[in-house]
Amino acid sequence: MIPIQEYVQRRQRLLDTIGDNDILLVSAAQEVTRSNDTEYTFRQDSHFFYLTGFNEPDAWLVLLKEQGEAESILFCRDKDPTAEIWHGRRLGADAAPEALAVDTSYPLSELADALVQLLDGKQVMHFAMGHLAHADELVLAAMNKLRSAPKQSKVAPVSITDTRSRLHEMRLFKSPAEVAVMQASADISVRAHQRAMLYSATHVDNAFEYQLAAEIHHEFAMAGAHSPAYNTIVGSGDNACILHYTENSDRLTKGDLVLIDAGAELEGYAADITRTFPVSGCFSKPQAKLYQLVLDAQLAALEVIKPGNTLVQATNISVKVITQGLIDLGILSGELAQNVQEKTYREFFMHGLGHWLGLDVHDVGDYKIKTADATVDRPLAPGMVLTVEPGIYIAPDAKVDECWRGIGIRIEDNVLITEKGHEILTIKAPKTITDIEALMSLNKPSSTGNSERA
Ligand SMILES: [Mn+2]
Repeated sequence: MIPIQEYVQRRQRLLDTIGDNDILLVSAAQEVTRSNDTEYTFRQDSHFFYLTGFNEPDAWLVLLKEQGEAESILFCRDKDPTAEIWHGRRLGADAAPEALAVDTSYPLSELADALVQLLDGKQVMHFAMGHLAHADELVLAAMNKLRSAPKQSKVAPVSITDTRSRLHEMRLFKSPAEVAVMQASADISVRAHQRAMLYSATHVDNAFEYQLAAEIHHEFAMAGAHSPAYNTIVGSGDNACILHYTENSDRLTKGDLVLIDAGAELEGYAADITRTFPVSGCFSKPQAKLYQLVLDAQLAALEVIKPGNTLVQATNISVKVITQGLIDLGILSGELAQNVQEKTYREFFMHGLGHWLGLDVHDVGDYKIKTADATVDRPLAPGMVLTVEPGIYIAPDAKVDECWRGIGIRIEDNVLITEKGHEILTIKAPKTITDIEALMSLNKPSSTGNSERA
């Protein structure tokens, strides 16, 4: 749980960045239609959630400073017995100040008029223009009202400043409470991956990709995470070579690998784990060789994941390991340096090594920073959480030896940067060939004991 006091501190930190007589606006997300009059499961806007912990649609947070005095105001949906019978409970403006530790709260129905009053005479409006279309519309309407008001009666803010870079910077560094939630989210996701491995081992030739996804989602829910943080990817055989494959419709085939990229969302925070394992529980020789190569690349990259180093350094190391390995296996030819230079590995490792992780699965935060005289790769620092996820994908029609074709492998962990180096939040998800084969042989009705390799 993120303590309510932490939300107060986050708002205070943001308030510290605004001047006297400034106003700062953050809108919640709206519901999104799925079909006709039904909606997708509601997902709160991450910035709004980060600042309030409030999970209802159609709300606004207003922060202002007047004569040095800070104030936090929440606008939220009005209490409405009929709407609540049909669509669910609402906190309501009366209960919001205590529940969310804001100074005051008003019904959303008063927002449009209140916004004109609140903006009148302010110096700077801090707002993420272009972030949410409905919010832009409301803010622009209020600004236009002020600007068209008879002279001297009303004054619109002099300028608009974007809040995003400040919020991104705050969100990039996780507090101990956030790390604890992310660890819990990671733990749930680890168990889900283990569950899928066991299901696959016990249902060889009799399971579909979406059924492995169901095993994953079952574990999420039973452990208290309502939903995945993103659409679960279960790609068996060739499908693993489609990076964002989410159809999950094929039957698993003995002898194939299956790649699962899935993570739970817990209290808004994402886990993002990928594991690749043999449908039957035993790697074939070519599969094992490529798998070990991806694992070696990940372990080599992790060596340099620590404060002061950059994600680009780690990327370069993983690229070298993968490229050399592909040369050794005869999948690429020629010298390492030239292959790296010409980026020949991109045919087989075409995505980045990792990304920030947090409230968004591809979390916010700049990957480059400006120094006095240049833009440089951002050094890692304690409190950052990122994924480390090298992969090798050999397309079914790749011009390589047949034994490699149609194999897709990714290994992804979630890593917290600490003072001393890093901590892998997802360390318990089986990752070595030995550990995966051991886990997947446990649950078999009868084991022959030999892991036959083609
Ligand atoms: Mn990822």
